[in-house]
Amino acid sequence: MAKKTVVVLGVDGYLGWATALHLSKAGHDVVGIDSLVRRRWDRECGTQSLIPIKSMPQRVALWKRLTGRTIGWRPMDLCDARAVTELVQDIQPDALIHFAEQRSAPFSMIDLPHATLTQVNNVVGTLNLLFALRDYAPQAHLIKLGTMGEYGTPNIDIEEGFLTITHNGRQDRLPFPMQPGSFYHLSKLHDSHNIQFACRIWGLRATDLHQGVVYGNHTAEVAMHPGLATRFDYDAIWGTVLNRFCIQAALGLPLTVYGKGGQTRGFLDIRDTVACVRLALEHPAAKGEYRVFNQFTEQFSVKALAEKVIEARAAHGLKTSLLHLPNPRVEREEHYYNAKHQKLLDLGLQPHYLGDTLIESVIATVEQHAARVDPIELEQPNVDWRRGGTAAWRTPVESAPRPVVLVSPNSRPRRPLRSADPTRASQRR
Ligand code: NAD
Ligand code: USQ
Repeated sequence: MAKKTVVVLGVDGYLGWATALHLSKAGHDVVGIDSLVRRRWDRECGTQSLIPIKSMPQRVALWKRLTGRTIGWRPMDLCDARAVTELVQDIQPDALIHFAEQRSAPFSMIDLPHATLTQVNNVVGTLNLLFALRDYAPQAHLIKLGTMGEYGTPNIDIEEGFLTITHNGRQDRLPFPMQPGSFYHLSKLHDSHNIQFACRIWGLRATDLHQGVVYGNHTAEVAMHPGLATRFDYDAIWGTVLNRFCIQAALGLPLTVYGKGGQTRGFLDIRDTVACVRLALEHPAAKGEYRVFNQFTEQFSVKALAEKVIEARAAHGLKTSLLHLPNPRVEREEHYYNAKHQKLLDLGLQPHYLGDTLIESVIATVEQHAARVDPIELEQPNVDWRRGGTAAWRTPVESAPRPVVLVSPNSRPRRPLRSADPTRASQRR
């Protein structure tokens, strides 16, 4: 395998950091960029990673000490066109892996400023990259993190990016019809259109990884030292569903299933995220090619996921309950879902399927850091798709010290959750 020079954009994030380590360990030369804006958004929302994470200079210094390998760290905002151009000109990368976006659907639904911020940050950042590639590195391979949520939940099988359609006796291979479910998911679709267009008109090469919901925290490299930890979100704005369920189970709280729980999504272990990105990197798209890989390994309904967590706990004699909350989102709660995900398997992906061991290991991680859990952040969802952010969405940590949850194997909820209107969360503040 030829060594590549790779830029990881969004290197300070959950997936960017784990991927940078994985590619560095595999022998590639990695440069990581990030504006650290996610740490600022956390301060705005009063949220924080369950697992403490080091600063970027500390992380890369530790990696160098442990492995002798260098990850070049450059603070940079992708929305700064001049900085992006200089980066591409200077590094002349073989590939760029683009994680650097606002990635929370609830955050994008808070209000107009947050919808605008999400779409401007994501779409402008990607456009800056595309123009810099056109002018200074047209051979470089852009690997872009998209999302399965671009497709929505159609009543037909979901293909990998394209659908062959016969209409009035004529046939064509066309982009799959998309129905994103939030202003965030829409921003990813806008990116997909822009990238596809740039490949068509400028001959760029790109892989759009339509990724499902990621869970877990341990890759081989992250697990090497606590100082290499990657972030772990659990709150109602940034926390993804299985990570939230594992924390709720660890604390003896009910698992918060929104609505009926028949919402089905593709899921994958973070170990498979880093493996998929590496596969895309080492098997690049051809010149002028825009390709889509559906990046997930299994599909589950939210309710089935909750039941898996309940079973994993029951194996240890621990009882966990499930609570159906009124759904703050507008989404189908019972629907057909069958999404293809063959292309990464064809390249050699060896999936880590969701089992009790993984659930137990995530719960063990939660237990180590239980004193950092803010129970209010786990409770009622605080962004509603119809009305936006309730008064509770903005909870600066410094102005609202929170009670700490103490965990024991038989711990009970500190307070019973109510199956109630999400807006009531604000009345408790
Ligand atoms: P994250 O919020 O942990 O990390 C994103 C990083 O990008 C942050 O460190 C942030 O500071 C940085 N960033 C954002 N805008 C930037 C800008 N303009 N310039 C420079 N840096 C910027 O998110 P994540 O969970 O690691 O997700 C990474 C990517 O993967 C996102 O694009 C997301 O849409 C996609 N994705 C994530 C999941 C998931 O389950 N986490 C699933 C599917 C797709
Ligand atoms: N859900 C619950 N209970 C909860 C939290 C979520 O039932 O406590 C439900 C949601 O209603 C939704 C599903 O779980 O139906 C998934 O929600 P999520 O918050 O785990 O994931 P989502 O908002 O879709 O976003 C996450 C990442 C995003 C990525 C996306 C992949 O934050 O960056 O793009 O997963 S996908 O869902 O395939 O589009």
